[in-house]
Amino acid sequence: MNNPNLAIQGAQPHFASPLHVGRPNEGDRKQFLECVEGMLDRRWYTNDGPLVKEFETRVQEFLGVKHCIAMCNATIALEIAIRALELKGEVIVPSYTFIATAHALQWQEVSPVFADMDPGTHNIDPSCIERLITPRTTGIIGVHTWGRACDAEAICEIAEREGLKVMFDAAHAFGCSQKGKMVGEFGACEVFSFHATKFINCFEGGAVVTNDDALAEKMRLMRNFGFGGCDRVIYLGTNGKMTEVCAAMGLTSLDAMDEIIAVNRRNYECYKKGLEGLPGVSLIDYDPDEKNNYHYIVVEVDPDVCPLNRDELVEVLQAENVLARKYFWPGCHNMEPYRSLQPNAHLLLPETERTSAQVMVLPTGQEVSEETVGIICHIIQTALDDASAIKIILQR
Ligand code: T4K
Repeated sequence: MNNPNLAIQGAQPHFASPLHVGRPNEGDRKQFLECVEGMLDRRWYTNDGPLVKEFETRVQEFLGVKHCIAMCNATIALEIAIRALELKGEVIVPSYTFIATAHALQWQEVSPVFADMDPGTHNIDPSCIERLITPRTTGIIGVHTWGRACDAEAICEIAEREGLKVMFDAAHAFGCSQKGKMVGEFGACEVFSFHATKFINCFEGGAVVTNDDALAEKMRLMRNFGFGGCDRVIYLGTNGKMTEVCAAMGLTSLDAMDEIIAVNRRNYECYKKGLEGLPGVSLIDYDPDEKNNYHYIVVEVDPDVCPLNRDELVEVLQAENVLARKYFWPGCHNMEPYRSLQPNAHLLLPETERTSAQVMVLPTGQEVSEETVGIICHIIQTALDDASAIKIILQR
């Protein structure tokens, strides 16, 4: 081949080192290290330390909620919230989510019942929920995928009518709003993730927020083995505590929030411009009238229109060291143990099956410059222009 343009055709990759999706953002490193110095001086490293308390207060104030219970990660936070709400039997969740949403239920022997997604929003389709309700159903967990809030109003209405409890997995949605209301205020409680790859980053971390005093009290006990005072265990609990060093990172991250949003938004606009007009390639929208963290660059590749399908484009990008991801393919229902436990679940999940095969997530965040976004868009454009030759290479 003469003068190959792309690595998949034998050219040098456009990027010498890997560009990850989920590269952590960093706040002021000096401020973080000072915070850690203070922690070391105090010799108070975990168990409801001053930095965790400050982090919780900052989250409460920012969201306008009564309680924030910081935890070691969002998966444990989900498990604790599920247990505190006494969800049992079956709980309806979207299949199109990170596996932790489903596992947090199954881990406690509650069966996740998978609802289909709305392809327009990538969130649970409320019209699919009702037909999944059985006498064993006790609740619904909505997920605010990519930070775009799911239809909390419709979900809560169904739950009220059917006598079910509702909570939300808001792992992606810190700093986002719906109809002007901050995510964090919906349902009985909401769970955020502060994992290293998330918008607000505590290395590992999570939190449940709620306006319910009794629920908050219960979750605080559960987070710390059920201790109600020194040598006094008054409840069943686990170890869900956030450490001080994680809270220090979280505080630094909260301080850098506006800066991170600005970078994410700039990259989002840049991708939008760079991908505009490419056949069958569309970037998901963030509603400009809402608060958004613009943390995910999510692209749908329509195989009926685009000359390359999602999997082919991902291969092209990965050869260039752009490690695009296929989140959340193939849907929780196609992963174990659900695939074996519920082999017919796919019959009710046509949109999840279709859309999850079309989505790819591209790198963004502080480590990604406008120039880098331009090059990634150029790679995609070049691949589409040369699609027939690339298809032959990929079929070999
Ligand atoms: N609910 C939802 C809807 C979620 O999306 C998640 C987590 C949860 C609940 C549970 O939250 P946590 O219990 O984690 O708090 C990642 C994250 O591990 C996971 O937190 C996240 N969702 C999910 C969407 O993505 P992986 O397996 O793709 O992540 P990982 O660790 O391989 O990181 C992705 C890439 O990021 C790496 O290839 C490289 C880069 N990276 C990652 C880390 C950790 C770095 O450059 N530096 C790092 O320190 O799941």
